[in-house]
Amino acid sequence: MSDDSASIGIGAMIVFIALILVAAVASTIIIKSVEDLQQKGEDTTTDTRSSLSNKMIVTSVYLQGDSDCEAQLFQHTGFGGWSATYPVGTYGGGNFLDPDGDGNPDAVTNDATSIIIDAGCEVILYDGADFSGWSAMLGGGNHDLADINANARPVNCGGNCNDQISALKVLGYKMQIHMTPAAGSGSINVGDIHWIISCESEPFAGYDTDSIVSSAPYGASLLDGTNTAGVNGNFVDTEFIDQGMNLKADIALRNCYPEDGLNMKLTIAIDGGSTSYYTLAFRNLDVGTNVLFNP
Ligand SMILES: [Ca+2]
Ligand SMILES: [Ca+2]
Ligand SMILES: [Ca+2]
Repeated sequence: MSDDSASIGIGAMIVFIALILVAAVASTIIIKSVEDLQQKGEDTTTDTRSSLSNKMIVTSVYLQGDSDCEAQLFQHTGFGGWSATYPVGTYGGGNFLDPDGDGNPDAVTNDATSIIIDAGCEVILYDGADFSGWSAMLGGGNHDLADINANARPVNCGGNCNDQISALKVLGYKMQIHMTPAAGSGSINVGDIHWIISCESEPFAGYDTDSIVSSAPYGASLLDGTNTAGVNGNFVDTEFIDQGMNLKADIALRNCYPEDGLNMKLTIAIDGGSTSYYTLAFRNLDVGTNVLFNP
């Protein structure tokens, strides 16, 4: 009887000691985790503080005129039959038929079936000679009828887009943005700087965006055309700019096109940094005009 009691007592003591050990280990782990979290939080705060102060200030935005985009419209599928070449511009009615204006028609209304568009360019095709009816927006490349059908609104032009094109717009406009790091900014990786221009261009949501470095084929550099190594040439992704440096980014708009009296929104965003917002006001469309709106 007393032997049994003793072994129960020893058993209980072993369980008790085991529980104390488990509790000690667990509390050590919890204390360590809390310390780690605290440290991580402090690190994040430091990072956020340093990158959020990175911001670009736009000092001016200059109009540069139409880009060199061209589109070639063809009579048949597979880019055959008659063809007509359209530089940047708006073509409906007479100038759709004779885009080079030499008096000899190059295109036929309600007959085109395929189109080739320069890389980096954008074209809108229309059913109506007055830009009414279905429309289809296409980027650079060789587009056969299937592409036109797939990109039309409504899709397939409500049936088939073949032999219906009677007008088109070739979009493409160049601007030059000048900017400099804001006071308080640290070194900014040029590859992290992006521009976004948004506009009203029905029926498609209108905006263009790119990194300033990859704004092909124009790119970005310091104002004198050199990079941060002092060599004539555009920035590459790995370069850093600092306060006091002034840079220019030559950008090509594909979806937005300036119109007299209209405004566009310009946003400069830095990955992991701050964003700045501007209004571009087109009160004068002369090449060289600064359209940055100063309230
Ligand atoms: Ca002609
Ligand atoms: Ca055709
Ligand atoms: Ca038509």
